[in-house]
Amino acid sequence: MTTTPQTMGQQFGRRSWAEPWKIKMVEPLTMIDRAGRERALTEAGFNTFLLKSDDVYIDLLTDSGTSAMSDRQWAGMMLGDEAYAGSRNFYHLEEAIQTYYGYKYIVPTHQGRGAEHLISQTVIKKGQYVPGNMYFTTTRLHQELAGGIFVDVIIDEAHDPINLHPFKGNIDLNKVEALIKREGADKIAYISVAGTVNMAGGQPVSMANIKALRELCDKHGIKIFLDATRMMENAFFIQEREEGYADKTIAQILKEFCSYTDGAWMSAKKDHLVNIGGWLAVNDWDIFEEIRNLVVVYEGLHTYGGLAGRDMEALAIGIAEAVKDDHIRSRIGQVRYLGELLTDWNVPIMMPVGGHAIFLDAKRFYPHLPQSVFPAQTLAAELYLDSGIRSMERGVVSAGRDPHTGDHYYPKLELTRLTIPRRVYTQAHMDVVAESVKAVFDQRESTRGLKMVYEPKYLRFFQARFERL
Ligand code: P61
Repeated sequence: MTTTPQTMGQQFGRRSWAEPWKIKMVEPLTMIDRAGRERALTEAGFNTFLLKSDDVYIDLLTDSGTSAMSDRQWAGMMLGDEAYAGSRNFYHLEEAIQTYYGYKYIVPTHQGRGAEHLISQTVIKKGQYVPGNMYFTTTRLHQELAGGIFVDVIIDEAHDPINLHPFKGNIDLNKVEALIKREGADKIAYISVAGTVNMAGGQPVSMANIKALRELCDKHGIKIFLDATRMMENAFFIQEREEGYADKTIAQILKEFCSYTDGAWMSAKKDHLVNIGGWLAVNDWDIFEEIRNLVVVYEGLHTYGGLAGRDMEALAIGIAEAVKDDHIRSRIGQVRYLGELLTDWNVPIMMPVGGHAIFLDAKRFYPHLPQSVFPAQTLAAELYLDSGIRSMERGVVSAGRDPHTGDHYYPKLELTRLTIPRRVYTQAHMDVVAESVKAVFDQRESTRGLKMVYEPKYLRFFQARFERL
């Protein structure tokens, strides 16, 4: 059979796009054979977090700290001022955050969870509620460790993998109002808003939603803190989908969104194109004073917060690169390309495709497997066995247990995440990934689940071990 080859753009009836960079340095990949992968997976207790990266071919475990830095960022690493106090790189970082996010006071942290710890310890009083647009593992744990009680106030659509709502990360204001009415505004520490929402599939929050939330919170004197980890990607969806924003830049949208919040924490390992780093920024001097004091206990002096000067420089440069429209368009374009292939082949994924990953819907992928045998964990294991591709479970294992009853949380979403690192893989890698997912899908009926044989106390998904049923 002869067919005329077509570019990807032609196949999808549009003009092709290309990445706004070229490659200057490469890292060779190796692929071990199937027997080797069987061995590696068994040794890792069927947990992709426990695999050695040398045994992985295409690594889609996470987009966290896995970006390729630019030549400018690497050049910035040589300009590290490794002074213990007052490093010039800190002032560059501070200026970049003030310029692009608009917050007043900043402390660096070693990564996102360092910042989550500081904000939680500073503003949560024991027994207060922390409403959020779906939980994130480390965020909720730090809120709980500070004595807070997490309450999910995301819109119901977010829990439905086939609902096509354009802003599935939105906060349901009725849920927030009902909580205020029931418990009183003083029982609410703050509203914890993430843009985009990782566990919901990288789904965005609309500008209209954050504005309305601001109004509601102003009425009751409640603060809003933002998880800004993937907020630049969130800005792309506002530009694309929300009326009045098509002609605004990502930078303008980002700054407007942040202006409706009282501060933000950041895992710079995502949007900011660096391998390590984070920060916490607030507008209130008293909160800042407390944070600046605490950071010296847990992270380091307030002008380095656990980072080397060179890391802060690469981070400051990364912010300016990451906020560029052509960067975000190609980043999300690559994620969508993988999503288009899979949906075309009827592989069930979380829809619409979000910012940083494709989330395979393990409940529909393996309808014969109950959640108690960990379908998403099973799918991650099967994908690795098929092709050496590493993905991440985002279902019952990640959700953990209710601290009061000790029972598993059974989240509605049982997902396996194929997370795309920024500026790292090519379209050909996406093709290989898509074909492997399809091969695993084609054998789905013969797949059995897993049982958990070891469970750590905190964030169990990182180190839990499983055996085949
Ligand atoms: C990830 F399996 N995310 O997505 P840190 N907020 C948000 C994040 O996505 C985030 C952090 C805060 C990771 C790494 C990771 O259950 C897991 O810099 C929206 O990682 O400390 C991190 O930032 C925390 C993977 C974290 C996990 C927790 O892959």
